[in-house]
Amino acid sequence: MTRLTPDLIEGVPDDVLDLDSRLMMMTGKTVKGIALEAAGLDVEDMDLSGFRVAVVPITSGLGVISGFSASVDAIVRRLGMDSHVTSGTDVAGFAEGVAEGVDLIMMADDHKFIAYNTRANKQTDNSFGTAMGYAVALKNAAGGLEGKDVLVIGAGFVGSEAVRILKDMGANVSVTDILFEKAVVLQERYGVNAVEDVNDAISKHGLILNAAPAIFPGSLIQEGAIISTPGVPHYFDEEGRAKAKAIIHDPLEIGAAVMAVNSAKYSL
Ligand code: 2YC
Repeated sequence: MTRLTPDLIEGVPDDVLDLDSRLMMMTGKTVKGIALEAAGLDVEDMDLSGFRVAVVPITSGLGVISGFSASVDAIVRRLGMDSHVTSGTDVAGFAEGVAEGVDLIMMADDHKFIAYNTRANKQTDNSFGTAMGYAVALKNAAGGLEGKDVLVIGAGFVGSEAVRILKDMGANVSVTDILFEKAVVLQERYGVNAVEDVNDAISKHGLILNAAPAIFPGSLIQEGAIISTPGVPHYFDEEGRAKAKAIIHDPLEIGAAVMAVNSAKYSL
């Protein structure tokens, strides 16, 4: 799992409309709209102000990421939920949230980022949130995926979930990974198409979900391609940006919003 850095997320808390306006242009939906669809809630909007959320900073492993808790808190507030960062960290922070009687507790260590629903005793993690959110964004940007060829780059936590989700959406999924055998595992599990030559695959697909820390040259990108790309680090050269019809990316928002809404759904 790629660890975020403070510079990658520094703009998240203050981003009032930029991401939503970009997403609206590319997908016709805001972050919240994508999160509602990703959580399987067939509504245009929903009042989530009844949900109280505690975001708990976690100091284990490589420690807290400056701005991470504040960013998650801001993202959840933009969904309309009543969120705050606990004053305590780790167990103390978790205990604070429980004592306050919050509905959701959100926290991340170096291995997992979860939204825990205290009412339903259920959780949603960031791998699902990111995979589902970026698949829904791609589907909206592409006007549906039924029967369409989609390439997933990366067979890690997010890429594997994305393969399953895109297959369920009716797409003809191809998957590639720098470790080809990881793509073969998904081919066998989900009946998708493992491809070894990533450059060839990119040049042959107009719909791509890039779930890898992969940076690829614009020369490979099809004119009019739609690229849904949660992968970090994120970079597309001038040619890639000119040729693609849409490049959907954010460092944290869509994944965190989907996991919060999907977890909240358990106690709707
Ligand atoms: O500040 C904190 O509480 C840290 N313990 C947070 C560590 C998050 C590590 N994970 C990541 O940087 C990214 C997240 C977007 C989820 C997956 N990888």
